[in-house]
Amino acid sequence: MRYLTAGESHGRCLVAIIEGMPSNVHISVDRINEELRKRQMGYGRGLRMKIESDEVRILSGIRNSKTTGAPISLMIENKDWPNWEKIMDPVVSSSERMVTRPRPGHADLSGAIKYGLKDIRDVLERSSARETAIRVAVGAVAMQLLEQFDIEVHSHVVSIGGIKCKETTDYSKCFWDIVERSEMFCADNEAEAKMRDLIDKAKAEGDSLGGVFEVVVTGLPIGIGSYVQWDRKLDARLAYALMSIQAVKGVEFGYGFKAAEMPGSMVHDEIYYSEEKGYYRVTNGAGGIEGGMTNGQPVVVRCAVKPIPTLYKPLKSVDMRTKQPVEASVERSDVCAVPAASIVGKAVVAWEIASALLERYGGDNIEDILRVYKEINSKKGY
Ligand code: EPS
Repeated sequence: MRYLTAGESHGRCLVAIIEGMPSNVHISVDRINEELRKRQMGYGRGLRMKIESDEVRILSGIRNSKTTGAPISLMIENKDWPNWEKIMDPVVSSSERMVTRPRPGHADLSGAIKYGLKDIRDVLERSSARETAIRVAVGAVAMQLLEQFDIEVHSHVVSIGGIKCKETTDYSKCFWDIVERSEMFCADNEAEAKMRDLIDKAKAEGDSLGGVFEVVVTGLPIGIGSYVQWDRKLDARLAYALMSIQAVKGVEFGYGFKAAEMPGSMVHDEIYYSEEKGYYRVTNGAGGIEGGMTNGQPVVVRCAVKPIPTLYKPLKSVDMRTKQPVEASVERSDVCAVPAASIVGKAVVAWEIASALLERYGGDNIEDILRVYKEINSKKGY
């Protein structure tokens, strides 16, 4: 499967085309909109989220709530568009709200030089994390494919601005219910209260905050992804997809960077077998992936999200017209978007897992794929 997105932050809309989705997969529009609603949540979001109430429109590829096998096209209208219509008009030129003072940490400077653009707006409109709205819609379609196989994708916030949640490996329904009920998608109420205080402080100081989120995939069979070629390794594919999310600066699986400090005897997950379960493990240091393939354990991957580069107390920069020192431009933005990023993370992981799953079990319609899937995975031993 593959997909592309298009659209600008303050353009008319965001769109995506999905190619390769099998037919007869039940798709609920409400389920997609639910993910879009979650992406807009989180303490620390800016004023834009009060303007938008993202809703997907399906333009093709789905009929009577089922995929037809044809390319699926999705659209999300930007409710802010009427306020930007003159500035963003594709034909009539406008120098209103021109941006010439690049923000450190954003795509502004390199993008303007690379594409030979005088107005940094042409860079920031596309590099903006607004684009993740449509990626969440794409991911919500992939999640509905995975649900047919009882594969679930969840995410939660692990830390913000250095405030860490209690560590857990209890990925029960009860745990995810707590996460869902939290405005910050954080299962630790005490840590969440501290995070809110820190966000208030950062906001008052014109600063921004980053953090860490974790994505967990359960219900996976052994053998999604492959060791035989570098670009088929599932962890490599997931890292690529996650690193493509705006502001993500690091990705780790299982014990991740901690594994580098531990002896092998403590890191690797010993192998057991029972008639009932087949092969199984009692630890998950590998984060569910060995040799680029799922090993039957939950996939556990964490992402480090840098603080948002738009600061209301701007950093030093240089005006690209005059080359004089100035303060970086201020574009309306969020103080902290880690909870939103956790929803985007879940979406891109769902997409990669769904793609790799289809490569393993093939087929043009969901019935054929499920038949092959059940036949292969009913064998416990080997
Ligand atoms: C948005 C993400 C952020 C917001 C944007 C909406 O994008 P950026 O990466 O450019 O900081 O700033 O909102 C605006 C551009 C605005 O006008 O408020 C999102 O996730 O929807």
